[in-house]
Amino acid sequence: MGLSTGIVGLPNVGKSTIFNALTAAGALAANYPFATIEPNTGVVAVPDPRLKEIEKIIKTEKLVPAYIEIKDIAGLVAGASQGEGLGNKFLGHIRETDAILHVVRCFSDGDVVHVSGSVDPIRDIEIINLELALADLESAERQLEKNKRSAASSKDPDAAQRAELLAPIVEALQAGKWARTVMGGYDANMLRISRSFGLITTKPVLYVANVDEANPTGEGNPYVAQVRAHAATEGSEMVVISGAIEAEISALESEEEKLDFLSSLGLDESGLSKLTHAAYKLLALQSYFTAGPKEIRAWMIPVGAKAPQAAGVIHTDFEKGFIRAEVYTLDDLKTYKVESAIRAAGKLRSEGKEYVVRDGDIMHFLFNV
Ligand SMILES: Nc1nc2c(ncn2[C@@H]2O[C@H](COP(=O)(O)OP(=O)(O)OP(=O)(O)O)[C@@H](O)[C@H]2O)c(=O)[nH]1
Ligand SMILES: [Mg+2]
Repeated sequence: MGLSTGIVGLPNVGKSTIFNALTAAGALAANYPFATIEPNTGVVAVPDPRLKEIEKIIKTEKLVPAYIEIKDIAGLVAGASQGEGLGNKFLGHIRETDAILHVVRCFSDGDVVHVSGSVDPIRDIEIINLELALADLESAERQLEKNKRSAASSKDPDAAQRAELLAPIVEALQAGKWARTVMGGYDANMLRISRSFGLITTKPVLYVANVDEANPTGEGNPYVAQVRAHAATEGSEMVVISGAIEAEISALESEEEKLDFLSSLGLDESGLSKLTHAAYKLLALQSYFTAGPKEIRAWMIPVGAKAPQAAGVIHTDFEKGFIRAEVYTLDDLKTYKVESAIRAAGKLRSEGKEYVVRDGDIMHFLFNV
């Protein structure tokens, strides 16, 4: 399972600066609104120190981390859904993503123009969230009418169910609220259908507070406190990042230099690490590992996934032909050093179809095709 995310926010809040720093993908960053006119897609590795720990014991050719895709689009402005600015054109690029990264300006650099003339994160968040709701409204209304018609003419039970799920969504969007606000008690099937409508406001949100490089932890920054409180009321996640600092970090060569630089600023984690961890939390994800002489690899799966579903992330045949999984933990590996010793000690577990995979499991799958 790949995870894809799309960045939204007002123009000039630092979306491309953060995107560039995170992906080193070379998107254009410049101090004028609408610097980004083409969507840029980058892929970032999910930092996971456990890969290196496994490699210390199991010799391998390469380490393969889990990945998250990030799309950077042009800034949205008030009235975007009515055609103001450029951002609305690019919303199509984020309709298929799993989560929204909403970059909010919490830095006060007077040299960088703010489209509304002042720093005010809650006003900014409300502008963007309303524009996204309005952008979804037209599509949701159209889909509701279409599904109502097919439900009436063909007695199609799927169309009837879709219409039933779309009606409260349309109502929420008409009131300027996110589709997600009516999806609270939904079961997995209702969520799957609601998310298939291609609406942005059904997606979970991770707010990225872009703060002054002078105070990169954001502690005591009132704007950060405002964003945090707002995220909490929505059940959204938030991270504090300084775009300017991330840009400096991404220019450093060695891992050691990066860590030294971070700790000199009182930070214990890079922006990338913070962001990927928050995305995992937001979407209830975890990683398991496969480890052998060719590669040691992290695989992203939902929390609660059973062994066959975890195997299916590697290849659908692994899921279809799943027989059983051999499972051990990183602690077992550290204690016994080699798999044969883990097996001899009875710690290499044989698990079947109902096994619920745990974060950090090291797994081999047995299957037939
Ligand atoms: N001081 C300071 N400036 C920043 C920071 N992040 C971004 N900037 C500056 O803000 C300006 C706009 O940054 P961009 O990353 O291009 O903004 P954007 O959100 O992608 O803007 P659009 O693509 O036009 O919507 C640039 O001059 C950046 O250098 C930061 O953390 N601190
Ligand atoms: Mg940009």
